[in-house]
Amino acid sequence: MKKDIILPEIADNVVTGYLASVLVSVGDVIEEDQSIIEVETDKATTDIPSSFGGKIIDIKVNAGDEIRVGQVIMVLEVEESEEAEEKKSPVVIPDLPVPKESGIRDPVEVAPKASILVPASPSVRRFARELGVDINRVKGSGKDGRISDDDVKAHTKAVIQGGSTQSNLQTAYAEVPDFSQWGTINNEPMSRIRQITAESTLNSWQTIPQVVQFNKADITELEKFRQMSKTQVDKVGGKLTMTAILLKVSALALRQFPKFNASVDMKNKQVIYKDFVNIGVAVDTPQGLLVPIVRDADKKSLTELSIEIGQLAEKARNKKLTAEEMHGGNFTISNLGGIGGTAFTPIVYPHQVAILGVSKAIMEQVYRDEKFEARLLMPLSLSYDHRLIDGADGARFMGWICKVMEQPFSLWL
Ligand code: CAO
Repeated sequence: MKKDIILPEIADNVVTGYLASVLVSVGDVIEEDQSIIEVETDKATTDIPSSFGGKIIDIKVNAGDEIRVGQVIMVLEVEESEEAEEKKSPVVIPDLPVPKESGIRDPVEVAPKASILVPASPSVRRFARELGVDINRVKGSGKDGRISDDDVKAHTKAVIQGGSTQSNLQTAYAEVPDFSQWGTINNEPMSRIRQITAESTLNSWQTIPQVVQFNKADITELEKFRQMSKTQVDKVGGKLTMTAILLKVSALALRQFPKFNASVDMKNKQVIYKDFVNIGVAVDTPQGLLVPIVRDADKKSLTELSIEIGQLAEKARNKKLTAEEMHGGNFTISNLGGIGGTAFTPIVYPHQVAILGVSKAIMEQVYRDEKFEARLLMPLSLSYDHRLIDGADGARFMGWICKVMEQPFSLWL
């Protein structure tokens, strides 16, 4: 059966937006919540998820169009089971007033308002998910308890407040001075990505007691191996970089040290161990920091990982990542080595317990076998959550990683 996807509420009091890009094509089979278009408003850029799954049979909008809340943007062929599922969990329809213009349908006419789900638009739900906030716990301040981005932020603030000192909070959300008294200023709203990064790093900084362990891995032999094997990986469309190698080594380390692959659940006083190894890779993009997730990294070969990271980084830079591709990481790698710097202290992501920071490898004098030798050393910094991981665990984990980097052929064993 055919079903229309209408543009849901984008943000509070925003009725129109500019269609930045269409993320899917006719013929694609998409899942519920998969991002389908990216919309820019004067407030932010955000991608819009589909409210149900199915096969796309028509796309009614083009990049560059001005589009309106309630407008039909795509038509999907939906299977019977999808419809049944939808009846069980009706889509929450925004209640913004929609001007009655040609081609635009009032969404309330499309489906009845849900009574069992908390009232929030898909973009607000996504925002909450990205911050790791359970939307069911957020108190909506809108009509009929409707939840907005600001409600999610207020909830996040309150959660942070519970676990931090009042002075921290006052500093984080304090009024800023009027800088125009000292010169010309230009106020720009934060992009969606900036807001998420700001809230999530603040959340992490105030709730996770972090320790950083530093090491230097001797990658002299590993770099020879990389140079030798590069062409082989190039031939199948990948790029054998240090990030791919670090991903492989970290995935093996997470299997060896399951605590680093776990999450802390303070509410229920438990540690959640995971039997899957999903690793986020920080990617620097013109829009800001994005962290796509490589799933089941422990089960993939170095070549497969080289191809996948290249593809994910490319998608990140071209704003093509789906929400799905950015969720569910257990551990993160942040490699600034291609850019520079001698060391840095990365921040652990919420719901993870460790992140590996990588700086630029350089030649250094090392005393070995009773003489100084020039060796290639890669600075590593492991930030970890001391609630779960003790200093000795951190030192062992890093020691293991460095040993494998120093003896690359042990990867085969
Ligand atoms: N030391 C020395 N050389 C390194 C290195 C390191 N730590 N890391 C990468 N290099 C090398 C690569 O091997 C590659 O060398 P060749 O051209 O000889 O093959 C070169 O530097 C360029 O690498 P790259 O950047 O193209 O690829 P990459 O896999 O190393 O990195 C990615 C990919 C996505 C991690 C990177 O592009 C990126 O975005 N880094 C920034 C991450 C970031 O912003 N972190 C901060 C997050 S917290 O604020």
